[in-house]
Parts: sequence; structure tokens; C-alpha cells
Amino acid sequence: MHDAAPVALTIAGSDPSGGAGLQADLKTFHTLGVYGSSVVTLLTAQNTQGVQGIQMVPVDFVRAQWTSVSSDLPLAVIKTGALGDSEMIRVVADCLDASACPTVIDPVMISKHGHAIIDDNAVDTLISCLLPLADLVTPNAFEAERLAGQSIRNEDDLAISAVRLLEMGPRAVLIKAHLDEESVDCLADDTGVQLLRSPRLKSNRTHGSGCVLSAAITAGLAKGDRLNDAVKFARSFVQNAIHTAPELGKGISPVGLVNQSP
Ligand code: PXL
Repeated sequence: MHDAAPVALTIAGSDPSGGAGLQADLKTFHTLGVYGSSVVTLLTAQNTQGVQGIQMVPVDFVRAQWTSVSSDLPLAVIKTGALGDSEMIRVVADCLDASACPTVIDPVMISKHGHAIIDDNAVDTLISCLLPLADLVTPNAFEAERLAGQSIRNEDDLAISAVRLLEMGPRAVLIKAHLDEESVDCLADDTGVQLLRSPRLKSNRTHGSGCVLSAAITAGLAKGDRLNDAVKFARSFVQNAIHTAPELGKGISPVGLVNQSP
């Protein structure tokens, strides 16, 4: 008999082109030796060129999926992705509140190109119901600006925003930002604030990179890594995924996961 791999759950939306959303999460978990399970919140019709449609899953059926999975599998860590609207965020928050599982929240609100994905009401619900339940929240710079009400133009702004976000309830915050020619992420928790820098990769094959980063952190935590180590590993995993991205589709290619090993 083989030892069971740790189990991670993603509560997220479907990207049928396979580059982002729950498909990216499950592929990342699998690549990193973690058993992936999923609760689907919404379906997108999308490809590398854009999103052509969105259909919410009825909230009662999201609850039903949650009950099926959580009553049966030994969940080590839960990750959330696209939740769609205020009602869905409340339902997911109820589920998370009832479980004692560590949780990584990717607050999918604004795309990395600056387009709003959820409305103001949903943002308010995310702030009041979901952030306080997060062990880690992983906004991009646009999302951090909206959540913390602070514009991010330099490293000082990043650190101030991270501390403000920390005061909103999560146990830790990772803001993903690009400043000049660098990728600068800011990790804050009760031990302090750190800036993690790496050269900005000039690539347009980045579809799903945010999902893969937070999924790789989730996988690290599921395997028992400390947050700091999980974040550092996940950053290099995503850089590698961008370097090895295939040319797929007519638009923004997905990052590559196939040739990576842990
Ligand atoms: O990367 C954010 C994201 C999350 N979830 C779904 C998505 C996207 C971006 O395309 O489609 C389903």
C-alpha cells in the first residue's frame, strides 16, 4: 500500500481552456505531489483570447459539493479562487468557518490587466466575511489597492498596504506586484514584512500565473512546509512555469506545468 498524498481542496471557477481557475489549481497540486479535489463555484466559457461567458453554479449545489467532499476526504488545506458574487462569497465563508482547515484565499477581484471581475457589493462581502478567515490572502497589486484603499507605486506603498490588509483579519498577506523591471512581492505576517524580489520576466505566456502561485503555496502548506518556505518555493515554481510556457492558443498562452517536478 502507498502512503496517501496530502489532500488539498480548491473552491473555484472552471476555465475550460485549462490555463487558470480550478484546472490550474488541480494541475499544480498534482505536479507537486498533492491530491487535488475541487468544489466548482462558476463556469466560464473562455480561452486564451478572453472570457466569452460566465454561468454561476447554484449556491445550494456548491454547498452540496462541499458537504460531499468535506465529509469524506481528510482536507489538509483549502484554497479559494473565483467566487463570482456576494451570495457565493457568503456561502463559501460559511463552509470555511465550519471547517478547522487552513485556508489560502486568492481574492479574484481584478485581473492582472486591471479589469474588474466582481462588483463592489461582492468586494464588501469579501472584506467582511472572507478575509478574517484567511490564513493567507494573495491579492495582486490592483486587488490590494482596492482592499486596502492605498495606491501602490513603490516598495513603501507595498509594505503599508500589506500591513493594512493584515489588520483586516487574515493571518498573513502576500501582495504580488510589478515595480519597474522587477517582480516584487510583499509577504507580511505577525513576524514582520518582507519584500521578495526577482527580475520581471518579459513574457506574455502568463495566463493562470496567479492561480498557479497560490495553488503552489497551498500545495506546500499541505505538505507541511512553513509559510515562508512555501511562498519562496511557489515564486520560483511560477517563474519556471513562465519560462517553460508552451505556445498554445491564439491569445495569452497558459504557463507551463507539464515539465516541472517538485
Ligand atoms: O486568474 C484568475 C482566474 C481565476 N479563476 C478563473 C479564471 C481566472 C482568470 O482567467 O478564469 C476561472
